[in-house]
Amino acid sequence: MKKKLLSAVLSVAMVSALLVGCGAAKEEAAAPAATEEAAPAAEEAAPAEEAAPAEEAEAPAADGSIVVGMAQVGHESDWRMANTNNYQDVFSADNGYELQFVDCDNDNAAQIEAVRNFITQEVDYICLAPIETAGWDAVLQEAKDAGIPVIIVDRTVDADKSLYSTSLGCDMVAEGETAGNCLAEYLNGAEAKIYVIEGSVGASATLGRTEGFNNIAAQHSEWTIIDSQSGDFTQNGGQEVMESFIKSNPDFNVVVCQNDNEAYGAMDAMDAAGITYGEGGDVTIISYDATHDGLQYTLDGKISINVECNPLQAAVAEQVIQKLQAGEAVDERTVVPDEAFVAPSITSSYATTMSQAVLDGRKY
Ligand code: GZL
Ligand code: ZN
Repeated sequence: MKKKLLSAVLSVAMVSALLVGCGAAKEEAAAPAATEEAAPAAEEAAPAEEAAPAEEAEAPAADGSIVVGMAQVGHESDWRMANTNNYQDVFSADNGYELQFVDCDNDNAAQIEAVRNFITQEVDYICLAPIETAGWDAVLQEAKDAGIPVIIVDRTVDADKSLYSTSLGCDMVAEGETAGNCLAEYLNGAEAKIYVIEGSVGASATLGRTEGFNNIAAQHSEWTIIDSQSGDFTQNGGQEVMESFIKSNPDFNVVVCQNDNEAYGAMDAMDAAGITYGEGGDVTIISYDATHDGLQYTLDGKISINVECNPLQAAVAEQVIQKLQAGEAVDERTVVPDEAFVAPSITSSYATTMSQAVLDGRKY
C-alpha cells in the first residue's frame, strides 16, 4: 500500500527493463521429455499504470493490493519454473497482491539491483530467492532502513538474521544426507566410485546437498568421490561436466547430480559415450528435485534415487506476509518438508518406491 503511483510508473519501466535484461533467452533446453518452453518472466511484468500527476504520487495504491517484489534466481531448471509459477499463482491480483517479479537470470549483480529497485519503489514486501548465500548484508540493511520486510525464500543467505524477517525453504543438508543414506542402503557395502555434478557455485542448495552427502560418505571407507564440479543446475552444465568426467576417468559407478536438469545432461553424455546407467546398467544415478520428468526417469529405472525439494513454497510465503500484515510475530525459519523416491526395483527405508500411481499423484 506504500507504493507511490508516480514511482509505480517508473518502477514498471525499470522492472520491465530489468526483465528484458534478466529474461534473456532461456539458457537451457527443457528436460528431454520437453515441457513447454518457460514463458519469459517479461510476459508477467505488472501492467504499466497511467502516469499520475506528481501531486497525486503520494496516494496509496488505489486497489489496496499488497505489493510484493520477488527477486527470483532465474529460469535455470524445471524446478525453478515450478517455483516461479507457484508464486505467480499465489500472489495474484485476485488474491489481493501486485507481484513485481524479476527473473535475475542467475546473475548476482542483477539480483542485488532488483532488490534495490524494489526498495526505491517502496514495495510492501520483498521475497528474495538468493542466487548465492554471500553478499547480502548491505542491501538487506538498506531494505531494513526503508522499513521493507524481506522474506528469504528457497535458498538461504549468510547475513545477520536481524536484517530479514524470516527464511523458508527445504533443508538442503538433510536432502544430501537422504541421498547418501539411500545410496548406502542400496549399495549395501559395495564399492562406490562417485562423481558429483554440483549445483550453482555458492548457492545454499549446492553447499547443503554437498555437506549432507559428504557427511554420509565419511561413514563409508568403501566410497571414493573421484571429482565434484558445478553444472550450474542446468542440463547443458550437467552434460558438459559429465563429458569432462568421462574423458578424464571413465572408471566410475555412481554419479550424483544436484538437480534433475543436470541428470538429463549427464544421461545425454553417458548415452553418447556408450555408458549404461540405471536398472541393469553400470552406473547408478542420484538426482535431486523430483520434478515430474525426473520422477518419470526414476519410474523408468534410469534414475535410481531422486530426492525431492518441494518448489510449492509460495503459500508459506503468503502466510508469513499475512502474519506481518496483522502485526503478528513470525518464526525465524520455516522448513518446507520434502521426501525421496527410488526406482521400482529398489526398496528403501528412506524413500518411496516409484510407481505410476505415485507419479500420477504428484502436484508438479
Ligand atoms: C533448491 C533450488 C535449486 C533446485 C534447482 O531449493 O534452489 O535451484 O534444486 C534450482 O533445480 O535451480
Ligand atoms: Zn559403507
